[in-house]
Amino acid sequence: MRYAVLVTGPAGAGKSTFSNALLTHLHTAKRSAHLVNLDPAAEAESFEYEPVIDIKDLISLEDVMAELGYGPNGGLVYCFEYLLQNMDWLDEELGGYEDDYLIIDCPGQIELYTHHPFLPTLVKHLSRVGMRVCAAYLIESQFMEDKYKFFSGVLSAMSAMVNLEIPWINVMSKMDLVTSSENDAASGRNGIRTRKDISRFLDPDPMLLVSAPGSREERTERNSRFHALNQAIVQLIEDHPLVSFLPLDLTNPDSIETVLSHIDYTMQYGEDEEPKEPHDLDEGDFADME
Ligand SMILES: Nc1nc2c(ncn2[C@@H]2O[C@H](COP(=O)(O)OP(=O)(O)OP(=O)(O)O)[C@@H](O)[C@H]2O)c(=O)[nH]1
Ligand SMILES: [Mg+2]
Repeated sequence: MRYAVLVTGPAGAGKSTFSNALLTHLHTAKRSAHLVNLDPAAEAESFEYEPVIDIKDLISLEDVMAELGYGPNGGLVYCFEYLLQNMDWLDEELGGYEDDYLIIDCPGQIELYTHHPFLPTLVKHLSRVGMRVCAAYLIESQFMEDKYKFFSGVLSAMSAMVNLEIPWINVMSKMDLVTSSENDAASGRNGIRTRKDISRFLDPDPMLLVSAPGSREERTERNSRFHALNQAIVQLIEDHPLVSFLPLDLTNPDSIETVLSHIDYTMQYGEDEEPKEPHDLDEGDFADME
C-alpha cells in the first residue's frame, strides 16, 4: 500500500519546514518516506531532502512567468492545469514507490485549497492508482494573536476540508513561538498566556468571537453590524464543529510524534500489513532490540 500526506495551508505556515521535520522523524523511526514537491515556485536550496518527485521537473513557475508573461498566481494556475494534463508523467514518477510514505509539500496559495478544482482532481487520481491519501492543514500560531484572524484561519480550514473531502488533520504550527511569559509583547493582543486560553484556540471556542455585551466594541453602529455577522459565524462553527488543531512544536520530538500518529491513524497506516510468520523473520527484524 502506498501512502501520501498532502501538507497544505496558507503561505508561510511552515509546510516545507514541517515536511522536512516529518521526513527526519520517519527516517529515524526507520520508515521509508520520501519528499514530493508540488510547489512550482520552490527554490531548490530550500529543501533539506532532495524531492524524489518534483513538479519543477515537469514545469517551473519561473519559466511560465518568463515565457508566457503570467504573474505568480496566474502562473501557478497554469502549472497545475499543465500537471493535470500530464498525469502520465506523475504516474511514471510514482511508479517506483510501492510501499512508501510520500510527503507532498504543497504551495501556499490559499485559493488552491478553497475553490480551485486542481487538488481534488489530483487526490482522486492518487486514490485511483491505489494510494491512501490524507491532508495536514497547517496554520501558524501567530493566528492566535488576533481572534478575527484566527477565525478566518478556521473558516479557511473548513472550506479546504469541504473542498478536498479526504481524511484530514488541522495543525497549529510554530507553537515554539507561543510563550507563557507575561513580559513577552508577542504573547498576543488577546493575552494568550495560559494553557486554558490556548486550548480555546486549539479546540476553537466560537464564543471568542462574541464581544461582551455593552463593550466599547459593540456600542458603535458599525461594530453592531459585525456583531450580527460574528453571531452567524459562531452559529456555523457551533453547528459544524469540524475543526480542531493539533499543536506542533518542532523543537519537541514528542509533538512531531503525536502529529505523525494522528496522520497514521487517519490513513489507517499499516492496517493491511500481514504480521510476519516466524519463518519469514530475519536478523533485520531484531536490529532495534540490540
Ligand atoms: N519559530 C518557528 N519558525 C518556523 C517554524 N516552521 C517554519 N518556520 C519559519 O517560517 C517561515 C516559513 O516556513 P516554510 O516552511 O517555508 O513555510 P511554507 O508554508 O512552506 O511557506 P510557502 O511554501 O512559501 O507557503 C520560515 O522562515 C521558517 O523558518 C516553526 O516551527 N517554528
Ligand atoms: Mg513551502
